[in-house]
Amino acid sequence: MGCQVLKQIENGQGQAGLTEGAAAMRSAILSKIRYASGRELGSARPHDWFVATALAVRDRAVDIWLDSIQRTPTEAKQVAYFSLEFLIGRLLEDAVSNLALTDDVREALASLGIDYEVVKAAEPDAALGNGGLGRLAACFMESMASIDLPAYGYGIRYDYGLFRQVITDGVQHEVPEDWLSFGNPWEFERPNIAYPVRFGGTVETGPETGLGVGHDWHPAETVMAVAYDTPVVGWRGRRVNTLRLWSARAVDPLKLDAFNHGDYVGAMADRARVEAISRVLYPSDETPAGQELRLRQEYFFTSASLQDLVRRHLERNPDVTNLAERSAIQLNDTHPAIAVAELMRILVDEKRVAWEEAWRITTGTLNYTNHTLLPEALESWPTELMERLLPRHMQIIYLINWLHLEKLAKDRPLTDDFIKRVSLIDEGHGRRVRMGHLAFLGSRRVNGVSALHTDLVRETVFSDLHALYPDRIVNKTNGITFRRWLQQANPGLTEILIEVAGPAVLDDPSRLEALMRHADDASLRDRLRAARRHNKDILARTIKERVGIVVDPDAIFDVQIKRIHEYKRQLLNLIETAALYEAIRAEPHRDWTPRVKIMAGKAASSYHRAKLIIRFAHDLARRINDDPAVRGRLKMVFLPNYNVSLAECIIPAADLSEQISTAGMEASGTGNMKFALNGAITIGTLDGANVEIREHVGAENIAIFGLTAPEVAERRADPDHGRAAIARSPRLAATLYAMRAGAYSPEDRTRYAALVEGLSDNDTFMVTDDFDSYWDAQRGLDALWADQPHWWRESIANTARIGWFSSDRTIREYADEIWRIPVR
Ligand code: NBG
Repeated sequence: MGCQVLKQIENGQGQAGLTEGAAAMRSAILSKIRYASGRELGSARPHDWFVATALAVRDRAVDIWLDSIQRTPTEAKQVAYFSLEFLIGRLLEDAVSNLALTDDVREALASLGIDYEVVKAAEPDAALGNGGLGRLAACFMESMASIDLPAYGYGIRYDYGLFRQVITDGVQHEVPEDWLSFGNPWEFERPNIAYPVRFGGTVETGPETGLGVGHDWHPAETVMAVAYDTPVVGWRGRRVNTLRLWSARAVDPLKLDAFNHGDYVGAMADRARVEAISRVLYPSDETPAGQELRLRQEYFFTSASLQDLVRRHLERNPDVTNLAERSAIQLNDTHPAIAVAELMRILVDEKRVAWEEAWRITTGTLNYTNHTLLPEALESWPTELMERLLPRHMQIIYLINWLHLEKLAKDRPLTDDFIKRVSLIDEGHGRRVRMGHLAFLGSRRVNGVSALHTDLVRETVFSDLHALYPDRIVNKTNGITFRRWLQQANPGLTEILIEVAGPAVLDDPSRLEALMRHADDASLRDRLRAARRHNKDILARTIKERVGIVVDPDAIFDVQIKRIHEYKRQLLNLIETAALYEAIRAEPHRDWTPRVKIMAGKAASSYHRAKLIIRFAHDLARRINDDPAVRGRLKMVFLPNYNVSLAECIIPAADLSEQISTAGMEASGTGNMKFALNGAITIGTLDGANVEIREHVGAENIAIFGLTAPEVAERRADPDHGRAAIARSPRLAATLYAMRAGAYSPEDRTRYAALVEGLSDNDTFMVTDDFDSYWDAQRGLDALWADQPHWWRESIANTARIGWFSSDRTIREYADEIWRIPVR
């Protein structure tokens, strides 16, 4: 920006032609630059413009926020969503578009010579989550505000979110993600909302005057939890809810004595230890931490949140007896499952409520969502650790367990085997507390996240408890917020949808169905194709910028983006890519459909096999992209540091969506919904929510392949299934042979030998068994691409019929059947 222009701005020029709203926004932003950032305009950088814009927009949100709190009737029941993860991503565009300020902000910034797109890009991506579970929590928060449901989200304000992924020579390195280094304009620190969270120590047992009564906990350590509030703006500014995240503070941050004696490090040691609790998001998706710090994190935020909830309740009610009528708590997976014991402790020890009454309140208030069946992800904690860290809670858990087993014994003779299965204590692997069982017993409702997953929850992990409490488990198929994943991520498509289905489509996604009437309309097809092409051009530029690879936007963009995990089967995709590469080389003159394979995702830092899969993706990409024989037909790209913002760029540009997990293993998936909404065609297994997506979009509009969940279970029983599958498929055998012999890693020929051997000896994830049918489905899609009218007809059907997967629908179901809160 030239100095001349700046002078004019400061003199109030450049406003000509601005609407009233834009002019007001402009002066609000200017004032924030000056008085909130303390800068002259001339020295403002993109980040300063972002902060100023965020603060100007936040002011509008605050008015609605305070009003939302005020107008919520005292007797209204409120939701508290407890989650160790909230993968919120960037918030500016969410707030701006939900407050209908997009034009005002864009014009105001433009009048100052600033591009709104640049300002948006300056916002750090808040990665306070690992993957689907955390993103679901963020979508739910937005939906609850959008349908005017009073709710608090409760979690941890991690100083460092999920690590930043840096790839060097195909190897993933984890670098801290310092998202708060420039401050966070969205949050309000609330030093006056702080609670002591206690650990360790001893329990003194006095005379018992009632069940569980008479225990005095003398904790060894106290940590303060301080609240940071972020307003969550709903669609059309209907309501603004609170996301309350806790930060850990030492009670005694500086030991002055030690400091004055020159022990500067020792003086701060306690503080470092205590504050480690909210320092970093545990970098794992689906493996138990097995670490004390993780348990401390879980208890820390659960205890602070419950203390806060009970305090807020008592501000509006004379006592806790009606807590379950005023609050519904949702435990997002078992991470906050200690809430069962903590709420009992607060009620019995602090509020002096009788045990049975406390149990009635607890089990009327809590609900629990299960998000995975993977055995390694089912949390359990050694009783020894729990006794040391949370001695009073362990007593409470033993008593809950004793009463639970005693009640069962009344109705039936208990065999040892049955007790083993339903007990809260797993005696099989050392003594451990089963957090899933604890959450189940302490909850009114337990839910799975897709129809198939819920069936499997009933049949597997909780089969015994389900038999005892047959009404407790319900299904709540996941959803996504269309505001972020369609309107904000894909404005081009949104504009077309509004024209075809009317503006009400933004409020009621079932109206997308109107698109079906135009499924064969060539002019609509052309417009959709042009919108997609625009998104593909942007993605192609991003790919060029980030990894230096040139891709052809006319090729199929075939995308798999998600955490790297063996059950998600990135390896299946890569092996098929290698096989395709060899096939093209063998028959270079055939009419191959050009494809760009695009992959992104992070591997947990200790998950070696997942990291090896990332390495293979890079080795394979190098080989393919360097080979002139496949030029124009095949490219392979791995985009580093996958996060919400990158997903928003990739999904609208995808033609094909890879949802290829081993059937029975992906609880739901939510990426699958985002792609289908944006018109990508799914290639997928009958797993998680894919099953319901097929029902909604129609079996003819989705490419399903592979074994079903029962077939997987059956096939696994044969220890030789991998070897047999390889023997059946010459193509697979040849590809694996090349991989094993080092064809893709000439500098280290044995790099993938163990990976390949694993497939023949112990193919847990059925990569070999599903390979042929995956290959055939891919070739079917090649043929479909050649018939563009047909391809677009299927694409349109996906967008038109995906409305049911809006998280507004999911939240309405939770409100209705789990929380029992009426919504309009
Ligand atoms: C994940 C599942 C996904 C599901 C999300 C949200 C965990 C533990 N589970 O399939 O793997 O979509 O939860 O429900 O992260």
